[in-house]
Amino acid sequence: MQNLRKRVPTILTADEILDKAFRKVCKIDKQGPDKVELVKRKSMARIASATDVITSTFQKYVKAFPSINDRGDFLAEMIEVTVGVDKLKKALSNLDWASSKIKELQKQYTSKVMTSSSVQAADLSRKAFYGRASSVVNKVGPDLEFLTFARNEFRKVPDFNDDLLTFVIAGFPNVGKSQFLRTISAAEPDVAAYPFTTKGIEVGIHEANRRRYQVIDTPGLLDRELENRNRIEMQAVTALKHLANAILFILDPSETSGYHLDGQMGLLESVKGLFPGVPVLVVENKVDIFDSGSDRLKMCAATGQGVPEVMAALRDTVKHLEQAEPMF
Ligand SMILES: Nc1nc2c(ncn2[C@@H]2O[C@H](COP(=O)(O)OP(=O)(O)O)[C@@H](O)[C@H]2O)c(=O)[nH]1
Ligand SMILES: [Mg+2]
Repeated sequence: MQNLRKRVPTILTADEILDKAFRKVCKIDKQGPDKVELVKRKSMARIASATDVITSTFQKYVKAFPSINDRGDFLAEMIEVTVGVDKLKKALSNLDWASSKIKELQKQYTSKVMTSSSVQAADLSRKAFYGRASSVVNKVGPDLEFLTFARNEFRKVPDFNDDLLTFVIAGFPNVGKSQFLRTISAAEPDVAAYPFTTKGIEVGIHEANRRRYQVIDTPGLLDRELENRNRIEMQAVTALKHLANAILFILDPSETSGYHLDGQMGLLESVKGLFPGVPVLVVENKVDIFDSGSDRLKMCAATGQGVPEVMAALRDTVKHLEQAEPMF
């Protein structure tokens, strides 16, 4: 997938871009048969160079940001949550506008220089170009600032692997989600920041039958009742929806987590509502200290008892999505 953290370079401010452009043009020198011709050639070369520095910088920024074609994917949702898709599009299109405006000015002032009959006239046209180009760059100053903000926000978005089938873990705090993730992960789960949750998201990789699955624990998002989530958290949940191929909902019937089973069932219903069409597998944890006697799957995440069966059931829910051949 297009990675939000990838390749967006440092965004310069309007002043920095102008410095860069005009510092470079000062070094440009030309030869000419006479003084007027020399100044004209030098002026045109300087206008061309400034144009090139500015427009290529803008175009580099426009290309560096991910293109948002499909509003329904994880990337688009994450952009929406972090900075707003429309705002990002607007800022980028303003840079496009600035690029073409400056190219237009280049044409206009190059021909003024070309037709000037004195050193003063040529110099004046070159300076007029600098002035007008500067004001165009300054005009997109706020857009450049916005892109710096966007770049910083994107760096907080975790690097999910879009190629792997993904299981998202849900359930109240202390029911054993982190414990479960450690038990099923081939290596120590990674902890990544996720916008608008204070707690880090944990990502583990589970390996079975020469396939790999991504398993995500989302503290602060899927461990609370729906009505307590704010709009921004809801959007973060929405983004997860595009990643989740199945949900594992962990119950703690021992209630040692501090949550009554009734409340846990309520959360289960709200999570189901959040992920329509996504299979939700329910498992009871901490069977070592309390066995409810229900016919649900049971496990002890702490010792690993019952965990392979839970993973097998989870993998079953996504079997139809697997390629015939294992990936490695
Ligand atoms: N007895 C028992 N305790 C467990 C089990 N799984 C987790 N715990 C304990 O429950 C507490 C919360 O576990 P944690 O994985 O941090 O829960 P999370 O908040 O859902 O991520 C910890 O003290 C764990 O040691 C289990 O299978 N049996
Ligand atoms: Mg946890």
